[in-house]
Amino acid sequence: MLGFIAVLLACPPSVRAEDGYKLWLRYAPLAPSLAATYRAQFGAVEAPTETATQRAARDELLRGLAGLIGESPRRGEGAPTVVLGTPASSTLIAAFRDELDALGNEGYLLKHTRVHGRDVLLIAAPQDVGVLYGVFDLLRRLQTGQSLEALEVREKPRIRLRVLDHWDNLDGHVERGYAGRSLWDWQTLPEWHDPRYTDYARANASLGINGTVLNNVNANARSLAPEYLAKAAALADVFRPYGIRVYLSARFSAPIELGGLSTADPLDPAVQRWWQHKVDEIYRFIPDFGGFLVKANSEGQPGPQDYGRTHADGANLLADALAAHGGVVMWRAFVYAHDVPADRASQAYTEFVGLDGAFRPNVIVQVKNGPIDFQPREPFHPLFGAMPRTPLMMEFQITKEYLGFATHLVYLGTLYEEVLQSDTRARGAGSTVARVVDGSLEGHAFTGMAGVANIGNDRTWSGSHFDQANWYAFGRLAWNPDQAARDIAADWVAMTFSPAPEVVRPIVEMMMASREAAVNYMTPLGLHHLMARGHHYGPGPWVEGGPRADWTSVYYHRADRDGIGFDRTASGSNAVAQYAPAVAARYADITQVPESLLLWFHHVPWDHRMASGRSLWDELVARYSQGVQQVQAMRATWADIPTAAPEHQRGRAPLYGADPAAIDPERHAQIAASLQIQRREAQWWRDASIAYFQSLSGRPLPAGEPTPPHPLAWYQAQQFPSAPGDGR
Ligand code: BDP
Repeated sequence: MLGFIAVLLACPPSVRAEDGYKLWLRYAPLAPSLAATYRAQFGAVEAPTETATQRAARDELLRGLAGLIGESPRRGEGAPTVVLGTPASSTLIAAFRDELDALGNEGYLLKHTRVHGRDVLLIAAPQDVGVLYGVFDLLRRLQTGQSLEALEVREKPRIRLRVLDHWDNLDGHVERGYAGRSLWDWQTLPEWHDPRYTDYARANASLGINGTVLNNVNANARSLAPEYLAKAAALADVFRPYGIRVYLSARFSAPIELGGLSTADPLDPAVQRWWQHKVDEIYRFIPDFGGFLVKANSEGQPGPQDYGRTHADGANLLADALAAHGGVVMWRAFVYAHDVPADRASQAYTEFVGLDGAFRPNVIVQVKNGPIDFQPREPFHPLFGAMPRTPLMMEFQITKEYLGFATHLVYLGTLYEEVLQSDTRARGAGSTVARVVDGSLEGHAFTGMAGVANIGNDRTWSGSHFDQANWYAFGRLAWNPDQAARDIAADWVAMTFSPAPEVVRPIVEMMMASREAAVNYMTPLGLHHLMARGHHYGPGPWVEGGPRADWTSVYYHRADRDGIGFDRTASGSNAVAQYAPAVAARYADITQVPESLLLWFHHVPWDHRMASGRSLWDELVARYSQGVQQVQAMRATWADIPTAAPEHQRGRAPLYGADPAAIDPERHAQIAASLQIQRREAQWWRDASIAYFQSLSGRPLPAGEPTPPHPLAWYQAQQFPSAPGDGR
């Protein structure tokens, strides 16, 4: 005990205050009693250091142990030896080869056992990268205060491609980014390897994320030019030891823009040759290049349909060029065309469903979680379950384009979970989206999950402390899509703030309720796409006109004197028919559809009776107010979380770990300020939305509901030309 305290006091004062940079890998000192328990369980560390991955694994373990439990002088006395390695690197581990074989290329085994009379703690895997993942898993157990007694853990990822999509432009602007500028400093690459690239890789590896698409889906062809390939190769070199492959978004018209061809027609032999040469060149720069992500024929991007070809023709063109190198194509199904009059929610399905089975084996179709566009709530995308012969990967948005940007505390774990656990009924009950995405429903081995990154060069990485949780939750669910959002949140809080139950419990409750709060104050009861035009900052339910109807709010809510909502049943667009019959029947029936999706599928009179007994109008107003109250409750919860005394009051470096129930004042204050912003903006959303919808419904506010403080015209006049993250 004394030794432990001495170690703590000897720690050099931290050069920086807690600013969130360390993410969930803070490795802050654990409470003394817990640290003492763990110290008795860690003896000497035996680890190979031949490869960069092996060194990364060993270094991470030592760094984690030093931070969490301190450099114990007792280490090695009677405690189990920690043995890291693969059958190739360790004869001791080679004896476990049979057990390891079942774990695939990325799995690992953690096991406390006896070998030849020695007490050992194994971090073993078929490949080096599995050992690294195993180290992170073990450290997570320490960070969250779990028992290591009788430890025996076998893990392997359920999904093959676990990828972050960066919507980063070459000029450093991040489309829909709220965390500063791009992390990639193209100007100083390839020579300068910012240490931050390594920390990015560590954070991803700690979750099992194994791929990164460096550039925006609205791609610039120049990303494929040799000078940028050299820069991407430098990043790939940094990421490789952490099991992360680099991918690039490919602009379909690159043969014209870079190659000087007159066409990008996928069936033109010159175009095919151009792509083959380009791909061969990429592999000379990046021998383990992952492949391409493509947005084609959507929102003005070029694509195969420009030449009368199909999405399959386009995807297969690139797939053929990549196949010999082992590369893949992630072809996006986020496709809709302005000249198609059909309900936008139905267009991707219509476009793709007939192409089922027409794609090469190294193509995976990347489908957004819902049929419109990353809204606070959408039903699951009808393509999940509708293309049994085609691998489909999930695309979630981690950056909160439609959820209040980085300042709103909205934990997306619950959104992801809701989608993944939705039952497509494609093969009867239990055909969850998770089972489509992990390939088990249709027997696909090629599987994937992508998250549109919320990462930039802000010190917090994600633009706010709580947005780190969304990166974290995405990564954990990409590893295992059936994990519970609540458990993931609990791990994140323990690792990011403190494992003390008095900290974990209230913060997890707050996170779990936070997404529903945002749905309530923005788009309750199945409403969607009501954000301001273009930048999507703040309410804009009145948005109409402009270049295309399906970029307006009125297109989606269809409110008038009589009612509100988009009729997607047979009497309307009939988009509901794209779901399996059991799902379609439920959604199409106004008495069965969940109220959370009511106005997504139905146009409903204002005096429709809701489950609460209220009229729809009264319920809508109540939901808006409830959202504001929920944010107010979050503020109260946060205010009750104790903070540690600031550094200057103690006259020495803060030892937050010594007082595990307290949060450092730096992050506490910043989060309190974010919640204040969120409270103000939730109120704005409520007031503006109610003012607008009341102008249509003509109904009085229910008793006790305050009148919006400004007339509708005031809300409509607000302009935010400098809102961050716009698309361009
Ligand atoms: C929309 C974004 C836009 C993206 C598009 C996409 O507003 O910036 O380019 O999604 O996913 O939600 O392609």
